Formats: sequence, C-alpha cells, structure tokens
Amino acid sequence: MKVGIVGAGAIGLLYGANLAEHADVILFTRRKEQAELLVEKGLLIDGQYCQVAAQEVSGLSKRAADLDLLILTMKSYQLAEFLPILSLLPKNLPLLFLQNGVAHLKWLADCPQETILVGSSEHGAIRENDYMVLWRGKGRTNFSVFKGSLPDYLRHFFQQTDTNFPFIRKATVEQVLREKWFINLIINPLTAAFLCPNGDLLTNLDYQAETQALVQEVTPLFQAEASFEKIQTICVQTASNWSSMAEDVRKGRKTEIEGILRPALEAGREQGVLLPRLTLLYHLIKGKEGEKHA
Ligand code: KPL
Repeated sequence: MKVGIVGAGAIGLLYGANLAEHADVILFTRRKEQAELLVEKGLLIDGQYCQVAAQEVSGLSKRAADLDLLILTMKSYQLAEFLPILSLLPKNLPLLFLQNGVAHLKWLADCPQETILVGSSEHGAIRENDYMVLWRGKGRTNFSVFKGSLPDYLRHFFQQTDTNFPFIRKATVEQVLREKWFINLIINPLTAAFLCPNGDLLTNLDYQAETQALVQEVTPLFQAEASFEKIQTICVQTASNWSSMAEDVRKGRKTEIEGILRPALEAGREQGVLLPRLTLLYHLIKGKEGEKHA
C-alpha cells in the first residue's frame, strides 16, 4: 500500500508518521528544503523516528500512478490553487480531503477522480519544525464517501490502523463536516483570540463562560449537533494543543477564518440568527491577519 500526502504541516506530518507503520508513505511538500530534510533526518513524532519518502509537490503527477491513496491536508484556502493539478492525476486514484470548515466542499464535485472521501481530524498536533511533529491529543478521523464507493483495500487499510489511529466511517459527508465545523467554530476563534491552548477554554473560568455563551449563540444554526459536552471532550483530549487558528495567529500566518467563520455568519444572516460574539471574533482575527497579509 502506497499513500501520498500533500501538505506537510502539523496534520500532514501527523498522518505521515502514523500511516508509515502500515504503508509506504510519501509526503509532497511545497518547499524543496522541507522534502530534503524529511529524507535526510526522517520524520520524528514525539521524538520517535519514522521513515517516509518526501519530494516537492511539483513531482506529484509523475508519482501518482504508483499511489493507492492520496490524502490532501493543506488548508482550505490553499486547496483552490491546487485543484488544476488534481485534474492531471489518474482518475482511479482515491482522494481523501481533510480540511477544516465547509468552504472546500463546493470544489470537490469538479474533481475528475472516481472515489472521493471527505474527512475531518479530531487530533491535536503541532509542527515543531520541518520534520518534527508533536501529537498533542489523540482523536479520530471521521470520514464519509463524497463520490464513488470505498474500495475493499482501503476499508481493510483503515481497519488496520484502527487501534492507535482510528478512521471512522460516517453515513454522510454533512455529518462529518458539520460536527467538525461546530468544534472548529467554537474552539479555534476563541483560542486564537485568547491566545491559549485548547484546555484553557475549560480550566480558565472566564474563558469557559465565553465558550458556553458562544455555544449557545450558534445553537440555532446547528440544532442538536451543538453541544458544550462535545467541546469539553475535544478540549480535554487536546488540552495542551494550540488550535490551528491560535497557532496561525501566533506565527503571523493566514488563518482559516474565511472557511470556518464566514459560512456561519452567512448562514446566520440567511436564517435571521444574530451572532454578535462570532461577528466580533471574525473581525478580531481578520484584523490581526490584515496587519500581516494586507
Ligand atoms: O481541529 C482542530 C484544530 O486545531 O484545527 C482541533 C480539533 C480543535 C484541535 O486543536
């Protein structure tokens, strides 16, 4: 089994390290230096060595015919630029998309591949540097079939990884994405605004009150899918992890605010749901981003 992973940020490195136990993994990186480092030093997860292959993403189309699965882990705003490359890849290569938010769904129907899976990751991970990742919270990868059907060899592969790194199949893509969207909608902007790790949303009582209030505010959009308990579970599982948005703000990078918060604000406008807390968080984070990415 050969698995290609596009994107070598925290999630790409985490999946690379965990899947390397069960498959030959090749990481496709944006920068040549990162691929060289991964080949030279190996991939280290919590200090443990894993052997992976790596090369620049420009070489993907040449290697794609050898792959049994391609996992796309880049941020949703980076995915748009990548879509033309997907149209050059074999139609029988199954793709698994692992983006936060829901904004990327509209692009997937145009991908020519016959099998498209959409997933969401509950893991907490931090990229220490180009070849080192810290696993800061074990979760599951929920996925569903967006197009085609799940080949038997992939079903078997996901069963193999199950004890340490479970993949859970859900009935619908909506279920997979909405549940994760709700989690990211609460945890990511709050931790990015308070600049704190996920666990602080429970242990700091002022932050906890704000977290509960935000859950209540967005409940009309998510109905039964919205629950403070769900947020508690993820915050406990990933307590020492900095959410991807908090990490992006900390490092002065572009965030996924447009893929996560904007669709919720739009839904609020359409459904007549007032979202003052979320609106403030949107502008707060967008404003910080604007200082660096104007
Ligand atoms: O998905 C995440 C993220 O940081 O984007 C969680 C699950 C909240 C882990 O930090």
